[in-house]
Amino acid sequence: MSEALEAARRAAAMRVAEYLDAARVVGLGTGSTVEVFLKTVYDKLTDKTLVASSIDTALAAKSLGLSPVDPVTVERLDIYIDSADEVDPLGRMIKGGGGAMTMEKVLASASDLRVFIVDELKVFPRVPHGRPIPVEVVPQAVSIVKRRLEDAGFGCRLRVPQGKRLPVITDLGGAVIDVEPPEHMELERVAGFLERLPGVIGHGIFIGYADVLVIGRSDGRVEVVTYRRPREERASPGS
Ligand code: DER
Repeated sequence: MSEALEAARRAAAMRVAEYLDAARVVGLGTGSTVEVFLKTVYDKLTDKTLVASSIDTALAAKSLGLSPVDPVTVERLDIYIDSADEVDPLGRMIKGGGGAMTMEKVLASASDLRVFIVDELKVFPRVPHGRPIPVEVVPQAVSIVKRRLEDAGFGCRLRVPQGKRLPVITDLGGAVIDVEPPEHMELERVAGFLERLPGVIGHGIFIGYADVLVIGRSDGRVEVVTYRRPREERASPGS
């Protein structure tokens, strides 16, 4: 990661610190941006209940002296912080480069406020933009699911560690197929198709999950785009 990019992520993470004051239970996504966030706002996290979306994030938090709880002990969250691989101006995101998209979506869906931190290189006029969409699949079903996707016009690549045949296995025990949808298929239709396919555990299309998008720019500016207001503001009269 270039120094300017790292600085952009840090500046964006600092801005997100404002949202933490009222939060007690904080969900954490997965990836290098979340790690920057953890380091940058560490002081604000020490008295929170932290819930990690992956073993990777739990270990990153632990290495800083934080102790995330097991997600199974949590029913709802005040805030969820994550990043994305690609995002468009409508806040639609492609996630799952790190293979943790299923738990990320679960935690995001149970949070009152979802804040996503991205650097400007992740913002595109529309998504997907060149990257495949990760689909988590029951390992025993990979051949059947891959065939059904290919029959429907999807390009498919099973995610495999270099030089191996055994697929990458996620924290949840799934394999990942990175897919390229048929060219003119709307993203909502792609998501619906994947959700109806037996054997699919989850996928990396996130539509309607970003309440706030914080964009760090390499010139030092931070742009905040709000898609949905925090619960207290939504609930107050006249809002
Ligand atoms: O895999 C994921 O969903 C990650 O959150 C990804 O979207 C962001 O990873 P990065 O911060 O390492 O770019």
